[in-house]
Amino acid sequence: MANVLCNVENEIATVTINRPKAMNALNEDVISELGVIIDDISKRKDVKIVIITGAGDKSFVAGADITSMQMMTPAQAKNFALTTHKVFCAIERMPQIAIAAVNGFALGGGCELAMCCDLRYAADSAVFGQPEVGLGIIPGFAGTQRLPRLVGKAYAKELIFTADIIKADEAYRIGLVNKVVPKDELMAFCVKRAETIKSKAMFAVSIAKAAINEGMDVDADTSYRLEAEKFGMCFSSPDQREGMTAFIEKRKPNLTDF
Ligand code: CO8
Repeated sequence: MANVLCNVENEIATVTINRPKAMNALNEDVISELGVIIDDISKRKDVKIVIITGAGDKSFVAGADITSMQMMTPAQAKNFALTTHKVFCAIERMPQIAIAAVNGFALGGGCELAMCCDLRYAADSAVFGQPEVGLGIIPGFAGTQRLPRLVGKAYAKELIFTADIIKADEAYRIGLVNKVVPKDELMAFCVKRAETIKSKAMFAVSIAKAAINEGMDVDADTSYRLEAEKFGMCFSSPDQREGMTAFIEKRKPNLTDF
């Protein structure tokens, strides 16, 4: 695939949005290729972590492609948004853990792509923003929904209403990113985090991801029931027996299940 690259090594898939001349802007081809890649990865047992990043050294993703949106009709714009929602939801819901390695501009659809990942690590040169209202539109790849869930309504409204572009340290301060690291250390840091996660029981990590995501969108009582159900599911995994037996036998667990 030309617009999105995928490289799997040591159970970690690195997915690179690859339109550096257009700052990795997302057009329909990129979204379609990304959808195919995520669909494939989500069925693979040999991939435990997915790191999403942008090609080149300036941009993660500078938004949806403005040139291709310029003449869209309302119906076409809605369709583009719906198609992209499907792909971003697939990232959010896949059993693997998704890490956004934000290596530069994360604007509009780029910030929205980072937000559908489970974890966001940013280069110190990265910037974030939802500049859509300056273009006469609103965030349409679920930014109006995921941003307030991540940083709270007040910061989300301020960012969206003003179209302010914020630096990585401010994104960290408001909880939009998990950590900021020097730019040339970003990928190594993401791989290190990936190694830590995949050394755990991935069946449990994956169930924890689903519990957090699904529980955030229902009432409290339903979320507690949902957790109990998923907690019970862990006891169907060999890793639960092995993890607990290893603790009791004072040895390292041999965790394999996914
Ligand atoms: N779309 C299309 N092309 C882009 C985009 C973009 N989002 N961003 C950059 N490019 C292109 C530029 O046009 C330029 O192309 P060319 O070389 O052919 O002139 C090339 O990338 C390099 O860009 P610049 O020369 O501008 O590079 P700078 O380093 O000077 O600036 C910036 C980089 C700051 C990233 C600047 O390019 C910029 O402001 N880009 C637009 C950022 C933006 O507004 N993003 C939000 C887009 S809207 C959106 O994401 C909505 C999501 C929801 C959609 C809902 C579906 C309908």
